[in-house]
Amino acid sequence: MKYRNPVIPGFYPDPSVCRVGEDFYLVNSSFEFFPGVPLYHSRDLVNWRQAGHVLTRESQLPLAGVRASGGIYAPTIREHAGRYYMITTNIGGWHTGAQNFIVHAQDPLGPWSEPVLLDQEGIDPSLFWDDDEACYYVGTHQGEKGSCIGQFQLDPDTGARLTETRPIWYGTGGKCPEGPHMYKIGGWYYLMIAEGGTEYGHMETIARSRQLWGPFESCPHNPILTHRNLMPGFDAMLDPDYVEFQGTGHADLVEDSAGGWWLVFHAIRPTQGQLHHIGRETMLAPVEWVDGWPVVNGGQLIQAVMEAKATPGARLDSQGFAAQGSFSVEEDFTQVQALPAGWAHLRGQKPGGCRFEQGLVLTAGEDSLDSPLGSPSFAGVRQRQFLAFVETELLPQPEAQAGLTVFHTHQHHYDLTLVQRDGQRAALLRKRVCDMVTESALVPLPGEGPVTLQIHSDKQGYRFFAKAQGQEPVLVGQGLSQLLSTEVMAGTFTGCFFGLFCQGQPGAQARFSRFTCRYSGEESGGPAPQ
Ligand code: 6LW
Repeated sequence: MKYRNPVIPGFYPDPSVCRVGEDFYLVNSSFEFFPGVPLYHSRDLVNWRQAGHVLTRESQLPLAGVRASGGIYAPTIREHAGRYYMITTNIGGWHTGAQNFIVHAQDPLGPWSEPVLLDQEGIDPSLFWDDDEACYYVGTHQGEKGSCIGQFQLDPDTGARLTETRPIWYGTGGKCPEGPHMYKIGGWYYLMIAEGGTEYGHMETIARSRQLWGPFESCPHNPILTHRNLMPGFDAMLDPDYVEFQGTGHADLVEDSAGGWWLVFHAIRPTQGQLHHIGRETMLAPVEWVDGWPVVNGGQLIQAVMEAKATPGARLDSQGFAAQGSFSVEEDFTQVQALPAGWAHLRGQKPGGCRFEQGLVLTAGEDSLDSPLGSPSFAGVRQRQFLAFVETELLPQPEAQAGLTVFHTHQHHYDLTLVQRDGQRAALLRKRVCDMVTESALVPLPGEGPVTLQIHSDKQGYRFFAKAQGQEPVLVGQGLSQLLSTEVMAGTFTGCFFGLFCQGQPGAQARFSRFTCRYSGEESGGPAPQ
């Protein structure tokens, strides 16, 4: 089977996966965005569809006051004895440093329980059940010799701690040993972790022991996955051996129903040198076991087109490519009463901030897209690919400043905004990068009817167009993608969104009738049925 990486493109980092029968469920980190923890479903590991979110209520996911790239860190999903468990950390959400918690459900599509809070510091928690049904927590920990992976036994339904936390592995010497998962395979306990930091030195390493508490013996060919020695910054035009992925790591292992093994992990696609702006994306690679150790993709680098033994559910075309769904979005807001899976708000929505009434009605509140800890009136989808065409149609009230944004953080966003100046309606592009703000010239938009706004994007950047009814689109301005990159912001864990927003005078409204986001280069040309 051939398939394309990333299997879930855009800001979908820290993947964790479990299989129950023929169904795979995968979760990702979501940070300051609400709802939290996107939940994906697949029957073949390559064709993924977002089924919803795990954390859908404020009681599960308090995000008020959470800074950008705080909130929900790396989750783990597991099934045990017919019950699904998702364990994760909310950084800052309970105004404690980092709160680890578990939610559980009989059906992964929900509803999920209220959070069961744990008294354990650290991030990247994972759960493991031993053969005797005892359940263990592994996560990052501070041991006597520094950062390590710690483990304790707990009751996953009540959160009760049953043992002290003990360090079990310090890793191979890379910084930030994190993202651990424990597995029991062929009589061995395997502890797989990420090291090197989530940036360009990222890697995945593994160790094994005959005993749950160790001592753990490091795999002789660690790291089992890394692109840390690749030279970023050259592209396919210049370098025939170009590999577009960097920062590979933070992995989870899963076995398909035919006994094939797979690794899900994340990677980034830098566009210019060491700059990436659409986040860490979910990837897939085949795994073989050699002498009791996993070998990822035959020890080769991870490519955009992969070749592996087909998963049981995969449907192949005549060239051997597995069907993979399109991530394009086409919404007619006049026909729905709620935002479909895939849409997100910033730290939730103020009551009435986002409702449906002959379209999506966004109401301005006190917060704007510039508010560092705010919940502006905002709804967006993650940017999945570089080549995109985005379009919306809206009718704002005169007191509103509403439009279409490319949003990464409150300090990094480009906003195509409809404004009223001297009684005239006009569009302008407002760009915020760190503490610099620029505004384009006003483009007048005659008439009173709805306005169409567009973004055309490629690797290098975004061009913004506005169009009054019956007119041709007019270029309002443009912005470089590199200034919206994670690295320009001195590190985020998130990626760019295409979003709708309404700010200005509190109470002012804008009605959006539709939203389109089409990606070129998606070979399958439409959602692949599962
Ligand atoms: C996550 C850590 C990491 O908790 O980045 O890449 C952190 N790995 O494991 C935030 O996603």
